[in-house]
Amino acid sequence: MYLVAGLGLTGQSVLNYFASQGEPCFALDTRPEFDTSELEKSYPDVEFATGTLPSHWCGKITSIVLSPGIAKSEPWVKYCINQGTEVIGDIELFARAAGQPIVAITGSNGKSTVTTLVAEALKEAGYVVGVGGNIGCPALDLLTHETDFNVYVLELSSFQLETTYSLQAVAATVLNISEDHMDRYLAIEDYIQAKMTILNNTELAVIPLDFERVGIARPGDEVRFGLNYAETLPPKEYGIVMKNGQAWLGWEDHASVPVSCMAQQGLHHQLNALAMMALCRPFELSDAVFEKVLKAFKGLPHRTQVVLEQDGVSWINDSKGTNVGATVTAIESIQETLDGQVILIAGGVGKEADFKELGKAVAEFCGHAILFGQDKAVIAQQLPAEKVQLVETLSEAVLLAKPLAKSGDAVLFSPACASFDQFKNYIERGNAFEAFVQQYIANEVGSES
Ligand code: UMA
Ligand code: ADP
Repeated sequence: MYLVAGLGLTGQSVLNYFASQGEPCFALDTRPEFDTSELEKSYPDVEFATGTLPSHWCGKITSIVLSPGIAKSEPWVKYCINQGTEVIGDIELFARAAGQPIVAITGSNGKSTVTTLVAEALKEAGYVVGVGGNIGCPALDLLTHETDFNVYVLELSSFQLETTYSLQAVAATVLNISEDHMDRYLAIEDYIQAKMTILNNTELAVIPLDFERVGIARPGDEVRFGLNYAETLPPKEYGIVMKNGQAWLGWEDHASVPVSCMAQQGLHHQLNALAMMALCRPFELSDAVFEKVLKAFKGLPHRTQVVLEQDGVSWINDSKGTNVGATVTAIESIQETLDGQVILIAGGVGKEADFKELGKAVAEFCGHAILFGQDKAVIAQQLPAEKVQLVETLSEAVLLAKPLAKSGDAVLFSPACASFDQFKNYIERGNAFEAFVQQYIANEVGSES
């Protein structure tokens, strides 16, 4: 008998999938306060529990479908593993049943963006594309969906990959690695190892140029991507192809799309576009498809989005910048486009990260760093003291940024932290930033514009 452990989005999609298959199961959420009453109505044949695992279930459970929010290192999960119980995740169930090609994407940053770009390109080429995983729609919901998808594009987190064993993607990537989720991993190596499993058994591994080749089980073909410039790139390399003095996104000697065509300018946008092209290699899409997608794609909400330009100052919402790597990339990318300087607003739950690299980026590229939220003091220790100001809330941070920002500057809200000390998620946090900018900056009486 299966145990569905965790009854958030993932657990509920597993219950729905098992119901569609006539598969009996138990269902547990470890949060004692979790209300199962609605689920009990929807799944009358399933036995539910909250808090701890009922002891009388133990002998009956052969397999646990573990939600990504529950760590495999939880004592009760370890106990079950030691008793010989299989522990899998929703992505494992999906991989076993999908029956159509899967493009799989992980990395510390850029996952949702690249997942969306790949899906847009495949749709443009006429495929019926199911998009899911960590991006929001649980993967199993794609299998119970009324649409018959003929390709799947999955964003996968390290948490999901920890419980996935049978995935055989047609193309897969680890976009980049920087420290994240150190509150859940003992060492960065464990996090990297979880991410790298996405490449096991893939037909095409799409790997950043600066990655060392690390033990991939049963590797297929491999291509590399990165920001090398040349008239002809080495075989199987995606990068910037120079043609008639112009920079093009492309591979080997093939110039596919002029960089100048892209709706989003900046180095990390070029990297994401190259990863997308490489992941689409098995589908042999045309340059016209790539060009149409990259001309139109203005980015996802809460990812380096300019929400107001006023009095020469850009106000930028990068609420999805939830770790140091993302925020450093956002700072570097934005400062390149500015005459002035970056004023950074950051803070929240630091996830036990090392903020040294953020300190370097602030020292080099930022005029000021305004920190708020739970771990502001911890973060401040690693930033240049003369540039740092501490406040309690995001609204205070926006108000403080206002007189500091001069024409030519950008106020970048890229927290480098999780949101749940003051917000439900990064979306609520980004919406709050946009509302404060509207309230305090755009609607200010006497503004010049
Ligand atoms: N929880 C418990 N006990 C339980 C179940 C959940 O304490 O029994 C807590 C967890 O600590 C966690 C929260 O509840 O903080 C949610 O956990 P969950 O496993 O129920 O999450 P889901 O609602 O199923 O959402 C998950 C992903 N969330 C996580 O991995 C934490 C979603 O990614 C994903 O969109 C969804 O599955 C569909 O695939 C979100 C995320 O924050 C966006 N991901 C992390 C990230 O991107 O950094 C990895
Ligand atoms: P993820 O799904 O991995 O969190 P997103 O596509 O949602 O990634 O982007 C989150 C943030 O990561 C962006 O707001 C930006 O700050 C940063 N980012 C985007 N692409 C890259 C990249 N290729 N390398 C590093 N950081 C990136």
